[in-house]
Amino acid sequence: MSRKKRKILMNILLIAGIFISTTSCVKKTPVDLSKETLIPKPVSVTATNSSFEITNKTRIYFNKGSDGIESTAKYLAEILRPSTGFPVQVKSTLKKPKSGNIYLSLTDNKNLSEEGYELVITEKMVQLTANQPAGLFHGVQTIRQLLPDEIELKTHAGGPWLIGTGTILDYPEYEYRGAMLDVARHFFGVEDVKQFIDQLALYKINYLHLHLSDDQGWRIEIKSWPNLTLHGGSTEVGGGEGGFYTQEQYIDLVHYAAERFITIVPEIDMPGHTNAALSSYPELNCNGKATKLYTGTRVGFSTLCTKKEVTYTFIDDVIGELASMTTGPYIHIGGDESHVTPMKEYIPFINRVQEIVLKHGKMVIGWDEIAHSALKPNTVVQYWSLAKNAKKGVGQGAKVLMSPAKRAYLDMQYDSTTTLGLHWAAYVEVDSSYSWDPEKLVPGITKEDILGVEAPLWTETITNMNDLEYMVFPRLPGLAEIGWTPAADRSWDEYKVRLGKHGKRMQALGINYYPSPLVPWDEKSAK
Ligand code: TNX
Repeated sequence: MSRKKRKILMNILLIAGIFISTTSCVKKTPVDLSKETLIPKPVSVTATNSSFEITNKTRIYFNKGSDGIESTAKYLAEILRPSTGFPVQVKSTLKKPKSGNIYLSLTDNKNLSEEGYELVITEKMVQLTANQPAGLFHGVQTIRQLLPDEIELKTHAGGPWLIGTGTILDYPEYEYRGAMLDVARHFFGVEDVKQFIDQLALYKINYLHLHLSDDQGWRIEIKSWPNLTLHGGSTEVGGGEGGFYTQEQYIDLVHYAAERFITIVPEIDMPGHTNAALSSYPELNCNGKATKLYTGTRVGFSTLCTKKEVTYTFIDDVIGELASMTTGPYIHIGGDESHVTPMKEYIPFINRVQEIVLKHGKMVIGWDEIAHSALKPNTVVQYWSLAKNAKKGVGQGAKVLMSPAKRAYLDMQYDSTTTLGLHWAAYVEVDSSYSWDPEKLVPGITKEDILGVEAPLWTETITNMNDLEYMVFPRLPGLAEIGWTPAADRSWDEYKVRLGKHGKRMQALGINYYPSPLVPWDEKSAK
């Protein structure tokens, strides 16, 4: 071969080599987006069978000038950094960024409701759009769940960090998707509640109802009635030291939740479930004598004195201070199990308390018994026990929040062998907590009558986060799906497989879940 020919051949080989190496570099690993484990299940997924890879160059861009996006972009970056070990810079931009990045922007898309989002994933970009910042936040939860489970670790993990390509269009079925935490029976401090809020966010839950007062404890500082927390907050079920939130701490919690697009609904339970208040202020009792602090678990023995004017001054002060710390639209007034309040006193009491809440600019939620009274416009009835109460509420034009104890109560034992929890309503295994439809539960209560669903955790038997997680997981993800995913797309047989795969993610998150025998846990997620 002549020198010239050899040179040409060498050049051809070199060019071919460059070509092969660049194209093989571009060749992406196929990932089937439609087979990914997502809870709650999205409304629609279209897969295009390739992948986007998060690398050490990937940045998160957000549209400059739109309020409420930057915090969500930073939130995503904070999840991605520890496990990937990448810098994941967050930048604002006026135009679409170049290849390799994640891009969050607001849009005007008629196919999406206020909380919906669209995720378009190509080999070059992850583009998330929504009409409102809340939608972007929910879309970020989907991005998280599309990445390998190890993304949730707080320590460096291997990758590769691939996301399947395609399009997800997603929005919630119900506007209220909530959880409730009873911090009265056993107190949970600010850090615990923040951890709980983080867990709720992953499942696109948007309300956290805090049960702030009960017979055993008063947990929110009220400056005009300081003994409520000084005395009334000093114990809990079993006689522990209890605790309470200062107003500053409570406001911090409200903001922490709001950054995660979760609205806190504060509850002051009345006229029953009030022993902690009755023990703190003698004048709230009809006989003028303070009761003793109570650390047992009986219900239905206490009542505010509904005939005394001071009771309404007290409520006005409490609701006033609470409303001023509440950014959301609702205040919950309890109203359940007032067994020692005669009905002829209970009804005018609830009527008057609704007026007080409205005067302070908030809407009322109450447990289903409040439907005995004359409901104000916009008052919401939370169905937990009696269908006839819920129907009575609907008959008055009220919306219903669905928390049927037999299905939605997170404090019910899974089965007779569960050591935590109660079983007065039922044993609630994971299949039973998932397999129900809010609009079919009570004949006569239709979709239009329903505000949403809420899963309450009462804490008579729950004293720490480990136990809390055991009762909440894995039932809560299923209840979140009931609130988000259309009923026609939900079936236990399909869901249980998804949940089985989700076990590893809960492990990566450090969640102490109940490994139900009804769920086909992936080998690695069986505990
Ligand atoms: C009933 S549910 C209650 C609570 C208890 C719960 C225990 C409701 C409105 N009242 O006071 O903690 O049962 O499961």
